[in-house]
Amino acid sequence: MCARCAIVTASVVVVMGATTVGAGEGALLLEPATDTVEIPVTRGESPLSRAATYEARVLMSTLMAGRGFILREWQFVYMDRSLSAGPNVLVAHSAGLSPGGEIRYSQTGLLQPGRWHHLAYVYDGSEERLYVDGVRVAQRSAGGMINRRNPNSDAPFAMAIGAAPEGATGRQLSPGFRGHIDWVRISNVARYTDDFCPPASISADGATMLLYQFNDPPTNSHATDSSGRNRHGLLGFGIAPGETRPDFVPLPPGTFQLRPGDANCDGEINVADINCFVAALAGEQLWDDCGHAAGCQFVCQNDLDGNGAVGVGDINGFVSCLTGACP
Ligand SMILES: [Ca+2]
Ligand SMILES: [Ca+2]
Ligand SMILES: [Ca+2]
Repeated sequence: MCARCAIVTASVVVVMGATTVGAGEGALLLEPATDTVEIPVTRGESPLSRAATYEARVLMSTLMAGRGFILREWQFVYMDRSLSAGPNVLVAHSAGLSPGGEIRYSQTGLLQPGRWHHLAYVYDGSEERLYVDGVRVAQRSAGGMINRRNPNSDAPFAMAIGAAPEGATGRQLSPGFRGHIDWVRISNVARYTDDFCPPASISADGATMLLYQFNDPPTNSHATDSSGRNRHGLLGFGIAPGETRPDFVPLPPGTFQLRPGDANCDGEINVADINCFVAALAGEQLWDDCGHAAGCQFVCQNDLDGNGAVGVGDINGFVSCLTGACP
């Protein structure tokens, strides 16, 4: 055993008993780009005005080009809030804010096929931010209220996952995201500030406006809303012609995901992670130099006890991971 391994092993005092939070059992497969889930809205106004988080865990198709909508709530001339992404871009929009317009982050190879990505947009009342895999990639000052739906208007209205209606009649269809969505959540609070380790699975709380886990049986014609607000989505139905029906499928195996304990970011947790984990204990700079694969992040790979920082409190959890029992 290497010297560093001995240091880690010698530091074990208690094996932590936290339960594993794993990925969901199923996903929504959006393919082709006309696949859509219509979200019914029964109330005239939406409670997302002062703060919001739009987020999803996605696995992009190799067929994805440009960008496609993951979620969109829209009313002609009144409201437009959305999260969309493609191989090289993440875009979000909350109409009504100042300065307003889309917030966008572009980078070649931002999303990779075969790899789960967590995408998030946050508005906290004074700033808009974009995150990819828990890393803040864009931010700008913003203020004001996100526009609400106008319940007294006849203007077409739609809320959708995937392909999204738009235009004066609502009968134009903007392309949807192509690939798998493990889950999507809309919240009326700003959930993220600093970099974070994206959750593989999530549950609803009081700030959850919509939560689709997409673990529904393949025969379901609707997506079950776990938020408690009963906004179950209808597959393949909307106001624009040409919409098609997505499918519920098992989570595809063998796909890479960020995991605490995988300190060298190769997709597995084993003794090969020890050197990078020990480096991480000495700080992010040393971890950066440990030879880990690209596309992962310091806190997520090394914060085993989930306190948002990397330190000696993570050692027990890491050692547990090596014995096949990650916290
Ligand atoms: Ca799922
Ligand atoms: Ca590893
Ligand atoms: Ca920690």
